[in-house]
Amino acid sequence: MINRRRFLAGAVACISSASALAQISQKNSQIGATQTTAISSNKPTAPTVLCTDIGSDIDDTWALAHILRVPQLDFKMVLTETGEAEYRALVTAKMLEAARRTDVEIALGRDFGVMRDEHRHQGPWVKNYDLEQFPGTIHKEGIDAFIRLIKSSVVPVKVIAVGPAPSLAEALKRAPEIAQNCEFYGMYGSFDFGYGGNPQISAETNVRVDVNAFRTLMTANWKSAVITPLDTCGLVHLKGENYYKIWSATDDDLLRSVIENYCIWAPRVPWMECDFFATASSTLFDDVAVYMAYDGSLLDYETIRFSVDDKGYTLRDENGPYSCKVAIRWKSLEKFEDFLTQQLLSKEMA
Ligand SMILES: [Ca+2]
Repeated sequence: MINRRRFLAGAVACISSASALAQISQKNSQIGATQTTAISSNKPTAPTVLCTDIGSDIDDTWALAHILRVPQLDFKMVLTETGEAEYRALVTAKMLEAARRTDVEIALGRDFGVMRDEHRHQGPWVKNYDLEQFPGTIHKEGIDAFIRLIKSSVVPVKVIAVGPAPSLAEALKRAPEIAQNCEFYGMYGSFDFGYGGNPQISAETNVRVDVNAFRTLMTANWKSAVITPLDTCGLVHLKGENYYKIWSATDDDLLRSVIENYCIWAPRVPWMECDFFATASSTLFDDVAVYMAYDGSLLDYETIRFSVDDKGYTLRDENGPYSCKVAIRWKSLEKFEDFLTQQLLSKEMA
């Protein structure tokens, strides 16, 4: 079966503390008084952060676009996870420019050193993009900026985590109390089904790449927490008429940027033969975590007690140390794929 993103193990292995980020603009070292309020009646009231390994699998790029199309989510920040923080920031910054949403701050998470060209699947899209030109805020000390954002928010922050989680785990180590001001929505694990609906469970990539980080997430004192495992997120694709509508939205700069990235990514991705990019998406795992953050009603949930082995398997276990609300199956996957398409196409924001 497809075991996506295995290459990341290599990327993570080359841990480097040498920061290539020093030249990144210092204009941004302060988050200042970014107080989030719930006062304005017409503004979205749910401050939202995306923790992402964008630039590896393409679904993070779809998830970023998805958040930008949800009026209920007040998108505040992107925190990078695993691999090369600056590369992930480049993809994020150019996407935010395309969406004209450079008010969203970019926080550089833990950096694991330069990713080689063969790991930068969206690298050509940002080849000539310079972070210095990004008109918004880029936090070099992104984990601290993330902590400040959570602490300064007067309402709970929705934290949507769709990658291996060393940055988020580090934030929880530095300031465990922030969890109480967060609603956590994650894309993690595999309980009854593996990749591609396989009846054998998989060591899901976001868990497997940093097992201890995931364990840290599962022991945090979140205000609320829910995860979508492969059982649900591993089944989502846009195809047929749904995909055609997005492929054809050529006057929509954000969706055009998603498709550009997908077309660049498809021939470069090593874990699958993506020769269908003109007619269907790849699996959109991460969009389900975004969906749970503002709706989630097409999913069935179960609170599962489980353990996590060192290979990254999430195992149902009555005596296991972890318990979490899990989106375990779809009420209607077809309805969700239609809904997601409409959400992505909805340009008008509140
Ligand atoms: Ca991801």
